[in-house]
Amino acid sequence: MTERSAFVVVANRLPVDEVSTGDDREWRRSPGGLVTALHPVLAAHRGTWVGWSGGAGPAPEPFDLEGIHLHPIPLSTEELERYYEGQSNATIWPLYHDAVEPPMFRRRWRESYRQVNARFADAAAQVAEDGATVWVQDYQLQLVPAMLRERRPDLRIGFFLHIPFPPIELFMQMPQRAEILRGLLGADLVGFQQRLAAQNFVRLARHLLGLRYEGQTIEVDGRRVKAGAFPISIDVAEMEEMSTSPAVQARAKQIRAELGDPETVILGVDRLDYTKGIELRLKAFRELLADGKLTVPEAVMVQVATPSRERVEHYQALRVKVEREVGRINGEFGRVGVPAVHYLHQSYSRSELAAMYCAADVMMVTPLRDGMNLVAKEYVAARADNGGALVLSEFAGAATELRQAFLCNPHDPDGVKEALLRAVEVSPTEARRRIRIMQRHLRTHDVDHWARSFLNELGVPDVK
Ligand code: ADQ
Repeated sequence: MTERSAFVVVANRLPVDEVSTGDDREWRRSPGGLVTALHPVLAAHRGTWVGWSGGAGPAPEPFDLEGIHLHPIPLSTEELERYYEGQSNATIWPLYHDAVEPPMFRRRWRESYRQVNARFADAAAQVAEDGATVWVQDYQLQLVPAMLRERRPDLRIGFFLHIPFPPIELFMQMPQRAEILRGLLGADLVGFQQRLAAQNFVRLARHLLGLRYEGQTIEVDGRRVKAGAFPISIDVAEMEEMSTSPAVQARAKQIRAELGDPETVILGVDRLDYTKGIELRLKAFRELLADGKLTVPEAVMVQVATPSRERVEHYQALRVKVEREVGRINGEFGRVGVPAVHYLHQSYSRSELAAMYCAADVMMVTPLRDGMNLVAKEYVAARADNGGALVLSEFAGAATELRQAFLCNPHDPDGVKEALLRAVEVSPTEARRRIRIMQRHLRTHDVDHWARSFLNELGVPDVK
């Protein structure tokens, strides 16, 4: 018999990674803010997490890990191609990010998205006890709230979108537009990273379905659906603790030494994604070197570009472009044994990332569009020494909160260069002032605060 829960999280991925130990399947909780934030709520409510466990083919049986009940959903190779790489990552992802790459529309992808969303809704309906709360996460599952409401009208349903929600004129390109909107409207509360996104959503409901709204509340079939902004954050205490540990501090020193103890280390850490503005950042660095405003080896750049969605066309093309630009900069400005850009197409442990943050004088976060951007928040939290400077795109959700960063418009190359140069040249006193204000904000706005605000608004009782 299936175990039933009072609190259910539904997300594309389960918060676990498989560790291979010969023939046995073993699981480890994956690092990440979302699971850390939701863990206490899940544990207190005998919670269940519904999601894909990675890999194609049959899913493992439901199992428990560290106090959470995990309910794996299977995805076939074809579904991975159509629902995940296709509709989620080649249609919705680019469309919701200002169409910085042209979205691709395919009937087969939409059909698969529908089928997989129905599978997630079935599973959630099965594991939720009477009157339970279900919290659905992100753009891969936008049809789930309505599908779930149809199956289980007794549930309290929340939805949170981690990426931007586009303005009406962009959303209207979507062939499946009314279906997606109705899908989201199945929730009682629809959360976004930004107020502007919530506004786009309520206006769209009126424009596309003729629904009435007052403030942020939409009336649908006699129900009230609330929209709101809940900017996500990180586990600030964990990052502070990790970055001040002797091991991470020693590693940060070692990284600087390995880089040749330059005066200025400029760092970028992103998934290799075309929304992140990696190319424009490299170009700004190259032009400052060409202008003689920066010189190697006094200034070096480290760009970590985490492998991501490697089977999607746009991502393959991006990798070629980024690697060509790195090669060009090193060809023109490097010397034997002294590259200008250290490019790392790899994943790292949390502590190695923290050491990189501590080692960097300037952190560049320059997305063309980003729901939030947690790297910016991690960097600020990691700088317990009050050193370092953050260059931040105005088009990252984080820019609404981190106002003391060196803000720039990523579409304006001169603006990016200017912000980078100001960050390189800022006095230690001014840098300290800026970082401290941002740290103070983050301490009261961590990921726990995010989860609590959302669940309180949804009306979940006894969330601490
Ligand atoms: P992402 O687009 O994945 O998230 P981001 O918010 O920056 O982007 O989070 C990336 C995370 O991955 C960070 O925690 C970072 O430390 C980690 N990471 C990056 N490179 C790594 C590497 N090489 N090794 C190990 N870890 C690495 C989406 C939205 C964002 C939104 C988040 C959360 O696109 O806008 O902030 O969800 O809602």
